[in-house]
Amino acid sequence: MGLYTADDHNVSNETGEIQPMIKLLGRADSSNVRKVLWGLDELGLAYEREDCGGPFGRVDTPEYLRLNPNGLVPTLVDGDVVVWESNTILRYLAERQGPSAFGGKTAIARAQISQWMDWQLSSLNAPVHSIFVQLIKVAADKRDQHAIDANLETVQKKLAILNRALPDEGFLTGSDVTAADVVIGMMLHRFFSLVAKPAVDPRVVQYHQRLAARPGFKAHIAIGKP
Ligand SMILES: N[C@@H](CCC(=O)N[C@@H](CS)C(=O)NCC(=O)O)C(=O)O
Repeated sequence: MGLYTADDHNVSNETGEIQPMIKLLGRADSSNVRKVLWGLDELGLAYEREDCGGPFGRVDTPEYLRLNPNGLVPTLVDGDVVVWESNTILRYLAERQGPSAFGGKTAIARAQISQWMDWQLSSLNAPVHSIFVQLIKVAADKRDQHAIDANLETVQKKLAILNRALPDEGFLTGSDVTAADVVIGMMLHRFFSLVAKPAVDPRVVQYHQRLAARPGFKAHIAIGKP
């Protein structure tokens, strides 16, 4: 089966306009695909997903590499628009139909959401990913306990920064769930799935629980995998 083309599966929106169906390329158990799937749910956007990456392969084909030169998932195809990098996909989706609370309705709101999204990628992702690789991908007798301990300490320091920014109620930047909550929520799910009883402030745990109550989290993040 070929990858998507611009005129696949057109659908009518509420105004009767014809819009191309959003296509998400990527396996449903990839953390970066799951962030986008949860975001699509929060935005109430219809989409189709096609398995690519991991055991499904296809990401190293010329056809896929034309869409995403990194050969990674996710890739979003929206008519003639192709976007890769999960956080950028979320920003695009949030603005696709005009400014949204999910992506920020003002320049200040967008900057606050964006800074935490960049923080997820630049500060939180690497140490969480390293713990994930050690505990899930590396055989027990080959694990680097020093790396696990060092990254655990780093994550705890990062989560202390998050803790200081969290309000008592609601979400990271206010009363609405935003793309920042989605990308950080995926990281919290992964971390709490991998590390039993980490030394983390209860406010971070409660924030994680508020995120875990979202239908999109239940559908795409809490899938029985870290
Ligand atoms: N920064 C990229 C990272 C993408 C990435 O590393 N994706 C992983 C899955 S989470 C991947 O494609 N791995 C190879 C594969 O699944 O075949 C993003 O956020 O989209």
